[in-house]
Amino acid sequence: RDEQGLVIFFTGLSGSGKSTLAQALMDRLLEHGGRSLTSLDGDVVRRNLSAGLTFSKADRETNIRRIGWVAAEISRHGGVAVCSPIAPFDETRQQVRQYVADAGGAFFLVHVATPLEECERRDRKGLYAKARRGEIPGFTGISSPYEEPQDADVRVDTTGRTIDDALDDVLVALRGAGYL
Ligand code: GGZ
Repeated sequence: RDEQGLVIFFTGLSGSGKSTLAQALMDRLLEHGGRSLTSLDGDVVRRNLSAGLTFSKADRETNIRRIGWVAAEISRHGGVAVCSPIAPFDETRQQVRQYVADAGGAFFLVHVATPLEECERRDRKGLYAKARRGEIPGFTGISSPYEEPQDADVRVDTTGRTIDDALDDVLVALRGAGYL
């Protein structure tokens, strides 16, 4: 097909709501039908495409480059890829942006900017508590950096908001950019 491919890339802390928002977006885009849609969720990628990688800086970069490469290929063929890893490093996110540009796709960056305090308050999986106790070394936001994007197309803080409400911000921004 001749329609331009699109990579919608969510970045944010563990527990920020990335996966939930990405899944809600997938559901919404599926309702519209039409374009081929692929999810590259952080957790699922870690169990499959990136099985065996650690959370060292080098392995996180490898993980994000893999996601970026696959997403770029999807966009090359006119598909839509929805990615939702933490992707804590600006330089690696820029590389993904470049892969997608080289493939002729459009890159749309969503910063799920839920503050650390709120992610830690939720602590859905108990990982922040473990990280605070030193049981998970190099945990993003606690003992490993998260570089806030300065180039996001939309920034969404999910604190005190419903999924649908937060998703609306993303949909409005996608529409505004002419992607929906
Ligand atoms: C951050 C970690 C870590 C460390 C395990 N730091 O809330 P979750 O559980 O489901 O999401 C986190 C997920 C992050 O994997 P990503 O592939 O998205 O990270 S990256 O983009 O940096 O490669 C968390 C869990 O894995 N997890 N150890 N040390 N998150």
